[in-house]
Amino acid sequence: MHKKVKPAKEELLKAASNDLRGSLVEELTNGTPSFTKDSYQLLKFHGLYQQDDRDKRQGKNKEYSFMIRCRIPGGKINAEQYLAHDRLADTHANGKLRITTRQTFQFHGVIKENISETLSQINDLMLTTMGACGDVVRNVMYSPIPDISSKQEIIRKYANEISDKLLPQTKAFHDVWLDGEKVYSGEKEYASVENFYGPTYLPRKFKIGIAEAGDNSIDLYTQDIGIVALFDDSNQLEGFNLIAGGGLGMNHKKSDTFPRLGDHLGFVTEDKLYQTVETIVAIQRDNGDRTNRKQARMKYLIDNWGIEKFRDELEERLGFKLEPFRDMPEFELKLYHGWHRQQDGRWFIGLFIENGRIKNEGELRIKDGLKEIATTIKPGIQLTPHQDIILTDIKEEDREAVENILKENGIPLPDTYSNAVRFAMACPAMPTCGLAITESERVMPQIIREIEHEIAKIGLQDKTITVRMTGCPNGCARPYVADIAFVGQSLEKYSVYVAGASSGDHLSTRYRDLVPFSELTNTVRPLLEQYKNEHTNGETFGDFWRRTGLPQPATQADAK
Ligand code: SRM
Ligand code: SF4
Repeated sequence: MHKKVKPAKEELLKAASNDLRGSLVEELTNGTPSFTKDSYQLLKFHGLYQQDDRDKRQGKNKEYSFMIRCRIPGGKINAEQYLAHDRLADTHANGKLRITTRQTFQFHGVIKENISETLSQINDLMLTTMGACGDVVRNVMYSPIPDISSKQEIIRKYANEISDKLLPQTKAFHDVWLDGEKVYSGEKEYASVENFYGPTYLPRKFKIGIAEAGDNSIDLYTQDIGIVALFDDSNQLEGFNLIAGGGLGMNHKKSDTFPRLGDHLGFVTEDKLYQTVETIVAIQRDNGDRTNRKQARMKYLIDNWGIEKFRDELEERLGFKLEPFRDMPEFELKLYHGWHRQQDGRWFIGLFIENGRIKNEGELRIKDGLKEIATTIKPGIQLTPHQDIILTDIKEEDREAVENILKENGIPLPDTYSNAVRFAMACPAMPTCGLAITESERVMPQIIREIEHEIAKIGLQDKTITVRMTGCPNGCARPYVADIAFVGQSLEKYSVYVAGASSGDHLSTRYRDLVPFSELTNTVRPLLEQYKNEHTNGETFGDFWRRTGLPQPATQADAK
C-alpha cells in the first residue's frame, strides 16, 4: 500500500499564506517587539530573520531584533547605493554592515518599528530584500571580475536575468512594508502573479552562481546550479557548462544529511540558458521532498535519482538534448586583492574585509574610510563571495587619494596581511545567529592569527591554505571545501575538517571531533608540518592530504 506522508508544516503555512502575506500586516503594528512563529517563517521570504542578542538572553527573556538581507545579484552596486546602506546601518541597525558569502549586505539589530522604513529605503535604491531568504532562488552570485574584460558584463547580464525572472512576483512585500509605494521587482517587470513558483514556492532554498572558467571564487560546485561561462580565445561567449546538485548544509546527528558537490550536467548555448535553468528549478519545485525539510534541497533529489535520470527528466521537459559538458581549465580561488588595471584603463582595488564586517573599531575605521571614498571618489562597488569589497572604475589620478583615505582610516592594503588571514572566512554565529552552537566570527581573528604564526614558523607563508570556520554544521562560510575547517559541534568544541580544495571539486574529510577551541591550532599543526616536509612541487595542502590519506587518531580519546 502506498504510504501517505504528511507535508512539512512549512508547506501548509506557505499554502495558507495568501502569497506570503499571512498576518504580517496585523502583527507589524501590534505593539510587540516580535512576530509569531508562523509569521517568522514568512518573514524569511521578505529577507528578514527574527533574532535576539544571545549575549543578552536572560532565561526566557529575549531582546528581539531583525537581520535584514538584501538581494544584490553578484554584489554589484554604485556609490550612492553604498552610501545609503552605510546610512541605514547607522540610523536603523547596529552601525555595521556585513558582507555575506553570497555577495550581498546584511543589517543586524533592526528593531521591529524600523523595519518598514529600512525596507522602503532599500526599495528606493532600486534594490530589494524580497527573495534574499526563504524557499526561493536566493541571491544569484557571479565571479567578481571587475571589468578586466568584457566578460563580466556578459556574465552579469545572465545573472540579472536569472535573478529577476526568478524573483517572487507576489505583491505581498508592497502590501506589508511599503504601504502603497511601488515595489522594486527586478530590473524588468515580469509577471505579477506567482505563475512559476505557485502558492507553495520551492521545497527549500535554492542557490545559483555563474563563474568565469578558471575562477572558483563562488565555490561553483557547492551551488544548487553552478554555471560556468565559457569564452573562446577572442572573448566571444561559447555558452555555459552546467553543474547541478551541490549544497553544504548537514546536521551532526542526522547521518542522512551531508554536504555534496554538484554533478556535471551538460552544456547549453546562451539562447538556451534561462529556459534550462528555469526548468531545473521547476524539476526541484515539482519533485523536491516537501515532507522533510532536512531532505528537501535539490542535492538530495539528485543524489536519489542520479544525475542521468535528472538529465533525462530535464531534456524531456525542455524538448532538446543538452550538449556534452565541455572541458574547462583548472579552477582556483581568486580574491582580486590590491590594485588592478581595468580594460578601459581605469583601476580597481580589492580590499580585505575581515569576515565581511564593515565597522569602525579602534584604529581600524573601515566604515568611515569606505564612506569617504564612496562620497569623494564615487567608485563602483563589487562585493565578493569571500566577504570582501572591490572598488572599481577608479581614475589614474584618484589612486593616490584612495590610498590616502585608506591610510588615514587605518585600513591596511591587502598585501600587508598574510595569505593565511586573507584566505580565511567565518560565518556570523554568535550572538545573532539562532542556530549557532559555538562562536565563529568573533573568535576567528584569534584562531587564524595563531595558525598564521604556525604557518610562518613552519615556512609555509607563501602557500595558500584556506581556513574557514562556522558555528554549526550548516556550512554558511562554505567550510567543507576549505583546506582546513572548524565546524561548531558542541559548547566551545568543533569538528575539524581537512583537505577540501580551492579548485572546488573536492570535499574535505572529517578529521577529528569535539576538539576544544583551545586545541584547534595544536590539532592542525602536525598536518602543516608534515605537508611542509613531504609535499611534492606545486602540490597544495588539500592535494597532499588527499594523496597520502589523513592520519588516524592515535587513541580513542584523540578521536573525540
Ligand atoms: Fe546560511 C541559515 C548566515 C550563506 C547554509 N545562514 C542561516 C541563518 C539565516 C540562520 C538561521 O536560519 O536562523 C544565518 C544568519 C546568521 C546571522 O546572524 O547573520 C545564516 N548564510 C549566512 C551568511 C550571512 C554567512 C556569511 O558568513 O556570510 C550567508 C548569507 C548568504 C546570502 O547572502 O544569501 C550564508 N548559508 C550560506 C551558505 C553558503 C552559500 O550559499 O554559498 C550555505 C551553504 C550552502 C548551502 O546552502 O548548502 C548556507 N544557512 C545555511 C543553512 C543550511 C541549509 C541546508 O541545506 O541544510 C542554514 C539553515 C537552514 O536553512 O535551515 C542557514
Ligand atoms: Fe549560523 Fe550555522 Fe550559518 Fe554560522 S553556519 S551563520 S552558526 S547557521
